[in-house]
Amino acid sequence: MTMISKKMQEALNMQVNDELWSAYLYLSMSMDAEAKGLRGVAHWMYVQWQEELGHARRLQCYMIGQNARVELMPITEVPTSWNTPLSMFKDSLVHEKEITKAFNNLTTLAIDEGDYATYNCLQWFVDEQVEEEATVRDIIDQLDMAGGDNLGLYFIDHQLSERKNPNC
Ligand code: OFO
Repeated sequence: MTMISKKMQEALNMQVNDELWSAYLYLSMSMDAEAKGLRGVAHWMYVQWQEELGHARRLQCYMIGQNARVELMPITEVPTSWNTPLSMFKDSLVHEKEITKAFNNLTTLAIDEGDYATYNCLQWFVDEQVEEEATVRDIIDQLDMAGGDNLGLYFIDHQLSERKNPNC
């Protein structure tokens, strides 16, 4: 028997699937950047793909630990092309804000249900969202500053190529 409510189980399960969708979105961004010769952007997005898989895994592990059932659902299609790196990162910020909202809603549910174990698990994600939004916002600011300048873009791309991969 699961230690969390059915409602919470369903909500967390939805979030697992949303994290997998996030992963797929970033992988698509990485592939598009590769196709356009933006190796640094492609690398950054590839690392983000792995981070998102890690988020999905973290939630799965929590659910399994609570004896809750994880059910994988179909991953719907993602966009495949962006006009500029700026539009790509702007889309990323819009998406991350949606994810932040989702974690806030999950946290509200945990509080309403007096489910403090899930509440504690969710706090890691709430903090992570603050960091993710701030990082993407910084990159958007830099790209904005560079405007259409190719040299500026070259430097930003190089900088993004230095993002550390947490898994290797
Ligand atoms: Fe991008 O933080 Fe998970 O979805």
